[in-house]
Amino acid sequence: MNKIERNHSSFLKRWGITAGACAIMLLAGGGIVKAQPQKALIPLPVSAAYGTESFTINEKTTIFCTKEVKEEAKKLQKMLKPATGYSLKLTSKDKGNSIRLSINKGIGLPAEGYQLHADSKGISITGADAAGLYWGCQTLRQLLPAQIYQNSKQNNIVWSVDQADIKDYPRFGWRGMMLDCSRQFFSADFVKQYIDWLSAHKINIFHWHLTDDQGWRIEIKKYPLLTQKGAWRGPNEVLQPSFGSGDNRYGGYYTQKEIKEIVRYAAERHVNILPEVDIPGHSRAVTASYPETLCQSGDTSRSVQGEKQNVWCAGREENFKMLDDIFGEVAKLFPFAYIHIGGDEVNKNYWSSCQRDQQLMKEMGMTSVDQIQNYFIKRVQTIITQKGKKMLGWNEILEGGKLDSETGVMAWTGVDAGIEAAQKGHPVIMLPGSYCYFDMSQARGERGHWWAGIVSLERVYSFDPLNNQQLSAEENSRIFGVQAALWSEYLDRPARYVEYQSYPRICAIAEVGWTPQAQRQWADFNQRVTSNHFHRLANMDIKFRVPTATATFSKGEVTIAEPYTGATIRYTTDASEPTSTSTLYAQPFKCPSPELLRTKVYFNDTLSSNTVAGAEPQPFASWDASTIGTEWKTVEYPLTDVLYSNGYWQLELRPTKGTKAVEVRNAAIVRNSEIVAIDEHLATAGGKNGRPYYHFAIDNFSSQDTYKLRMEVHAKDSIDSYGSLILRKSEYTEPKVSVTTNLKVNESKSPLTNLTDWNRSTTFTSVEAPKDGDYITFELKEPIFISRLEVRTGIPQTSRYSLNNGALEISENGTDFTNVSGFTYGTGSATIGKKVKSIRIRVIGKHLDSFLTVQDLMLW
Ligand code: TNX
Repeated sequence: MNKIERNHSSFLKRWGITAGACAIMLLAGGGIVKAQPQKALIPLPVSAAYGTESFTINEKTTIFCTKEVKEEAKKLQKMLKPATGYSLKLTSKDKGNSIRLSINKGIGLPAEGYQLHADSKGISITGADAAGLYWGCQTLRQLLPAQIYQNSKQNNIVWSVDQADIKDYPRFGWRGMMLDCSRQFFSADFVKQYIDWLSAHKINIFHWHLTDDQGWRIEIKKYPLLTQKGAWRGPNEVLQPSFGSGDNRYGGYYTQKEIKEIVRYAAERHVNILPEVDIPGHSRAVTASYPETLCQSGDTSRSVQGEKQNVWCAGREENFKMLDDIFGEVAKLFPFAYIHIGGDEVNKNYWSSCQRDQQLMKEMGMTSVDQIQNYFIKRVQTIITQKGKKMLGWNEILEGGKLDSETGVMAWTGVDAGIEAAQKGHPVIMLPGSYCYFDMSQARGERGHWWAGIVSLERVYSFDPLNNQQLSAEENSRIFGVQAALWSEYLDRPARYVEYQSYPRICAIAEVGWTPQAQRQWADFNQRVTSNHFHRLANMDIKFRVPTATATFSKGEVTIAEPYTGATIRYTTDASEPTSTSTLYAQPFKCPSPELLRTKVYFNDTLSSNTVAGAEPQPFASWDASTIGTEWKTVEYPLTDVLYSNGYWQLELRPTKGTKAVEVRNAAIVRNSEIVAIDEHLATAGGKNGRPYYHFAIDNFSSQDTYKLRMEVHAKDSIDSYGSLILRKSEYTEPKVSVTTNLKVNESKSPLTNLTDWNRSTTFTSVEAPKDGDYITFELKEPIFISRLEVRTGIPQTSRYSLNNGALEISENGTDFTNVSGFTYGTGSATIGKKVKSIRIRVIGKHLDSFLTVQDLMLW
């Protein structure tokens, strides 16, 4: 049986393993048996028992192997050498002090399984096959001190392995990771490094996304322009700059020679490479290099991702000849059984408006363009089959008709898509975006995509590819496994963000793919990751995401929760960036200006978390619409210990449950019995309307006075609405301001008031691309003193729609402007130190993005 096609549920039965099998057992016999912490292996093995003996690898240790396993033995030798400095001898005679390697098909374990035994006399690893033996060696590495992952000699380390008995094999035969090398180009060396890290986690598929709108990255000898032109973007290239490439020529590609080397390198690590050439959409790099591949259509509509003219014409017969040539070269380069042909997000408007495609529809008796999608994919399926390969595609390949049941489907839009494909008889790989897309942010406010929600480590870990009620056992057996994907639109910066987005989430997906579901527990996994595995990652020199710490504020005191046991938390209270010598957090402390708090978790001196600004205030009150009623009503809540100083304050109405909403028409701060600040606007909280904000400027604050919040509120149409009220002080100056622009505005989709409400979760986006001389002007109601100013453009946490060529100008009188800054990566900032009446953003030269997004001003 092909290892990928293995039916995991049947082998679970075959090997008599029940779902509840225990991960940790204690060794019986062999001296004193005492409870040991598990060795924090990742992925967690099927069964492991630990004892009190240990074995130390020294320079005299030999690797005992038969001819059959010599190749694997050499790999182990190579793996252990850099950090230990030992060149362990391979031997065919076992004289003790050895690591014994063997393969035994009759060992009673499924494909990729292995057994590892370690005691005071030595270590033996037996694989069910070569891959199993290799994974066993990876487990051995994890049993050694974490410094084993260093690539230079480590002194004064005792390379000892505790007594262990491990029996292990994967839950799924397909455990993959995708890296998008089109939107950002990663060097051949980096790709190798990436694969090496995957193999350390027993991931056996590297899905290589090689082509997309923003760059073609695989050398095709027959069509040299694909890389001569299609691999580059920039001011004078066929491809426009995008995703952070700015005014520079940006790109690159992998030569066939490099690809062969990467394939060899991966195979050595038992990683298969699944190449993806994304067609018929996502093909701007092709159509810009070979325009004849396009439809004959005047259409200029954009794909969901905003790209024009990026679809292969299905009515041009020569296109299939070209695809035949391309896939012919791809098939020769990659030994893996599958080729991925993409198939996602095709803008079918081009087919509806192309004469050739319309002719094709007529000839074939097609009634919808979805059938062209099916026609196209089927033609490619024939090509792939002729090359001796099987085809795989994104779940949209099922649109518009049937495909051979051999064709694999990658379910990315949701688990449902995978269920549908399995029901239709296709092999399925599960990678629903909301669990498996590592281009999503890992926490609120972090750089990344957002369309599938926050994909935290815990969220990834919670995914069970077989958790459905709809599929029969047979249909479930078509779910080959699981993958994660890292799309690279927003990986251009900061440096090494690809590693930040990959780890530790890859550790979670590795365990989802490997470990029996019944043995997986989030708390246990998280403990293993943070206590031990972080050290391994650090020694591998992976710049992984260190979890941030959450600070909360209540009654004048800041409390910081440690994100994991033993985390080193440092902070400042003056808005300065914490460093490795900033104050160490030990216990709750009094903090007069929590909005200026900055918190950072240090894993070591060079690896730390993002900085978190401020301390989250506790809700000071809550609403229950049943006590408010549907008639307008004035409600009051005391603000003792909540409002504590002069400044700009935001009230957030945060719905907590219920399907309906409350409506508010004004909110005011009342001092003693006098209104000192009021914000009058109609807002809805709850239902689909999110969390509105009200805004107040407070001066003459005195702790002697009594403060209250007063609101006019009613339940909108029914009383099923609940929520919390939070009042937080802004760290910025947030005066009354109005905005004007000469840009076209869509008032209902993106109103200019998004820039004046001081709600930093709303932004303004223009309707069209800005031109030279376009402006956005902020006029303050009264001139006020500003010490520093920062203006951010672009969708927050991405490089999309940001201004790179522009001027930031200020005016003291509202008419005469002076330039104070340009824009870099979408941001302009300046020290001011005087009274300002107006602030203007002016576009200079050519704006390369389709729109311009502007965020609320940051004034201090
Ligand atoms: C959808 S997933 C895409 C990619 C994007 C990704 C961003 C898929 C088949 N297509 O082109 O990069 O979303 O999350």
